[in-house]
Amino acid sequence: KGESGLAEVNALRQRVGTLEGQLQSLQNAFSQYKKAVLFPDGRSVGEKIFKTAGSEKTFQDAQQVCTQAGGQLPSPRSAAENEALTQLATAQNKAAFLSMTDTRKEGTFIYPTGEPLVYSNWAPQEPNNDGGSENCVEIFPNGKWNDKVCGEQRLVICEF
Ligand code: 289
Ligand code: CA
Repeated sequence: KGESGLAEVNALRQRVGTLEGQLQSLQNAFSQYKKAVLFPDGRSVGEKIFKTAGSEKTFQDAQQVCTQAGGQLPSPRSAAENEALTQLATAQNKAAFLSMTDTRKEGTFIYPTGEPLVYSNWAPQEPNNDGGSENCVEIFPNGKWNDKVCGEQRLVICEF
């Protein structure tokens, strides 16, 4: 039992060593892929990734583009996430649509899940429902938010 036990321990040590090497290779490759994928139009923040294709679309079409890609429109839930989106909008010098709407109840913006906002960054005097029909939200290159007509075309940024 003693000697065969030692042989098993050594075999396991070797397997762990091999697995550690493989894990290190995967981590190195993943770190390289992240840099390549995020350059120049993506940002990683916490566990989220935001990426823009640079195109401008209506809210409905933008929603479809993001869903088709396996993502969704951006729901910034913190200043850090809003800053990541701000960087992308600034780089394109375009305002972008966010995911939230107040179509169900005027003045109450919700995420696509139905949850009310946990973070906001409205520009002064916003949201004002200008003209009585602003149910979508745009984020300006300065990071501030404005409620806006959903049929306008805005930069598409998706959240993954
Ligand atoms: O159509 C009105 C919008 O273009 C925006 O006009 C002004 O900037 C403000 O009244 C905004 O709130 C409004 O969304
Ligand atoms: Ca407005």
